[in-house]
Amino acid sequence: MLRKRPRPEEAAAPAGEEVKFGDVRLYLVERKMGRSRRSFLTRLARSKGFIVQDVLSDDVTHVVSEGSQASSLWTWLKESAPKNLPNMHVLDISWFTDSMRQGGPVTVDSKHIIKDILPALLDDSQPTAVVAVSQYACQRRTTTENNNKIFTDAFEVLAESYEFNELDGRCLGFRRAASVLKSLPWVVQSLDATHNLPCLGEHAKAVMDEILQHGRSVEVETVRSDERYQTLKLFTSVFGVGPKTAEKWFRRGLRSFSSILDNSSIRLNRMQQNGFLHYGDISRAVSQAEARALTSVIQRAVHAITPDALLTLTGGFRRGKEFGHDVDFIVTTPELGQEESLLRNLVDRLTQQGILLYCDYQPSTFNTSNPPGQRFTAMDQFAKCFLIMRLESSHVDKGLHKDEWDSRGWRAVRVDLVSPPMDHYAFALLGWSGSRQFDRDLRRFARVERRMSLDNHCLYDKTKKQFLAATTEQDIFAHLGLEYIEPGQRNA
Ligand code: DCT
Ligand code: MG
Repeated sequence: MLRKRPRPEEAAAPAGEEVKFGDVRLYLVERKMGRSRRSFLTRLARSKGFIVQDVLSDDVTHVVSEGSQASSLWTWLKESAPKNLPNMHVLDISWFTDSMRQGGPVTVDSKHIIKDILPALLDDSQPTAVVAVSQYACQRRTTTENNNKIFTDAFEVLAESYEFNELDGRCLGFRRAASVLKSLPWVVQSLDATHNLPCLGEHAKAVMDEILQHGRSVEVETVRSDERYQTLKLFTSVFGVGPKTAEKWFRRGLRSFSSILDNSSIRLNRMQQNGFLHYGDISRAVSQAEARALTSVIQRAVHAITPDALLTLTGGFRRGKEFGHDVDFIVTTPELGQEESLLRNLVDRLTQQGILLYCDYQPSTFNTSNPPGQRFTAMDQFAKCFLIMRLESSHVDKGLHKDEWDSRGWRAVRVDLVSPPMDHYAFALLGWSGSRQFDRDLRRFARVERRMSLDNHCLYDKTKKQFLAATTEQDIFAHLGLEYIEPGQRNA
């Protein structure tokens, strides 16, 4: 914990009080709160090591108000006119009481923001971002409706290109920036509106500025038309081909699928062979109706093997996405230890039914004594399989997408199945529900804000040196001191 003496001119903490939270400077609004309650709360906060300022200056980081109407509070704040107002947290008393209870400043989340302060903060014309937007995706609500696709598509191109060049920091920077814009319930129409948004660096803002002014970004267009970018994107669109293999083929001068398939010196592994074989089908998006049909097919097979097994649709479809690149499921049984044989039996049954076109089964390497992983990219250790399944068109309620089915009467679909033991089900469900950016930020939030490690298996409290059990996703959010976010709002 930071231990800093207040600067003399502040006189914010009387002599003798130890300052424990030098980065947080409170200002309590007297209106409505009353003078005597304000003095009492000021003494309380200072006794707990907070700096409380008597005047609203530009140093203040957290303005706390009780009982004020949002609009009149905002008018008063603007009249008091601290220059730093856009960067201050303007909070309800609940943030103060939570912080006093915890004995330190709690992370600001939406329940602490004064009700209706949002409209009060907005200009009549173009909304301005408010401090309420968290840098963590797990503290934002992101539906499937993206109001800023024009920017996020551009950011995705740059992120991908950085990924191909192994510039991971820059790649993540653009992914974070895109994720913040996806969470906005409004369209960004001017750069001013992004003033208080987190995770938007100079580079991202320059790209946005160009798009706002000219409808396109020269940098993004240049990347899009770059031969290496196009080729790596094409090659990595094949199931089983990662950036390393794609790069190797590109360096050998290969530019097209036919140049790879005609080259006798290239040995494809089984996954890649099947990736090419079913390329036409599995590069085409899977619809919700197709995901529903597959769920019924797999549900019937699971039920036939183990009637009390639990099958749950996860991934993008659980988040309400209309289309996905695959269909993700978790399958488990109430009896601990049975989940692995359940998955093997399920694979056998689908094979007997003749609907398994490809199967890569990976047995569990999960061991409860392993400390939880720190890295998101580390594959989880539960038994799982990556499949290509045959889906009959007659099983699908085709609705709008009738014309996408050709005369064959079936299509190939990528399916992932993971099978955790029941006591780790909640962690696997949270991880496999995604989105990837939501998961990354949950882990980062746990690590940075809570000194905890979270992965698809468990949650570990490094302060208490103990694992925290959970039977539902809600339990995990509660352990992390986060508001629960529904799957439909995790499309970060
Ligand atoms: N996931 C994970 N560990 C991995 C891979 C994925 O925990 N090694 C999580 C992240 C999201 C979820 O599983 C499903 O992954 P995808 O299918 O890749 O993502 P999606 O959100 O379902 O996207 P899409 O709609 O394209 O399938
Ligand atoms: Mg998926």
